[in-house]
Amino acid sequence: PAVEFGLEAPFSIDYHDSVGSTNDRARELAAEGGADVAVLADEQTGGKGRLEREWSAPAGGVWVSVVTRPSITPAQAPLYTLAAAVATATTAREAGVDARIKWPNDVVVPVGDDGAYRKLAGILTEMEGQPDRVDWLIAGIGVNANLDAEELPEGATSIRDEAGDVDRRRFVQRLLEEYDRYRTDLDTVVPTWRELALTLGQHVRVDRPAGEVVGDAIDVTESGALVVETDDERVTVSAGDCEHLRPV
Ligand code: BT5
Repeated sequence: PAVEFGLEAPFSIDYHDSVGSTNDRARELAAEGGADVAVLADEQTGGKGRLEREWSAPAGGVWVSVVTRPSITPAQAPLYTLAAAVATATTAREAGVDARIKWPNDVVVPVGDDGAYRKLAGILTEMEGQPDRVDWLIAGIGVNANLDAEELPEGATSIRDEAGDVDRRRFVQRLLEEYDRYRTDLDTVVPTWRELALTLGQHVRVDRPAGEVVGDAIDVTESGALVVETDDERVTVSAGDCEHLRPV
């Protein structure tokens, strides 16, 4: 394998040179009762984004999905998306990248001062459970690490392009340590998220199934929803309802 795994991670590692989607492999492990395991692949041949979108995941990136069984209700699950985003941005910043968070699930690098950005990483959270209890939760994290942005979709950037290659083993170790830290100390997620947010203070347009919302992104709630102040009201948008968010 291109990455070696004697990782001292807070999760056990299920490594694959190539896999369809680490999230799908993680679902299999979760269905078998797995917990506290991170599925890691050098390459994904069918990487998944949100809402059935595709995620490009050639060899050289960091593609990882962490299975946990948190004692939470489904309503708290979006906090884990924010936790993964904070962990990813923090780890990328350690690697010398000016990583910021675009609500709800993107880690981006700003280009200039007008709100433009390139996407460095994305998070796909999946879960299963009952209305009052989560059975398992998967935080899928994809980071364009040692890749040329040219081989990625338009609008993407990579750690290589921003700051040079990283030791992926070390990067994954730090990423998993940070995710473990935030998921066990959930109260620190939103305050840290606010510090790293690119979205807060921006005038944004959010597309939702219920229609678009245009206004100022002023805050995130304790459960990770975005508060948008329009001309005449405050609208709280949950991550699950957000199809697209863009600065306008
Ligand atoms: C996401 O979706 O940003 C979530 C991506 C999660 C990927 C990880 S990798 C490990 C785990 N296993 C999986 O199968 N998935 C997770 P979304 O917000 O829907 O963004 C998807 C859009 O980003 C696409 O429609 C493209 O426009 C763009 N895109 C695709 N691949 C990209 C890449 N490598 N870098 C930047 N942008 C990309």
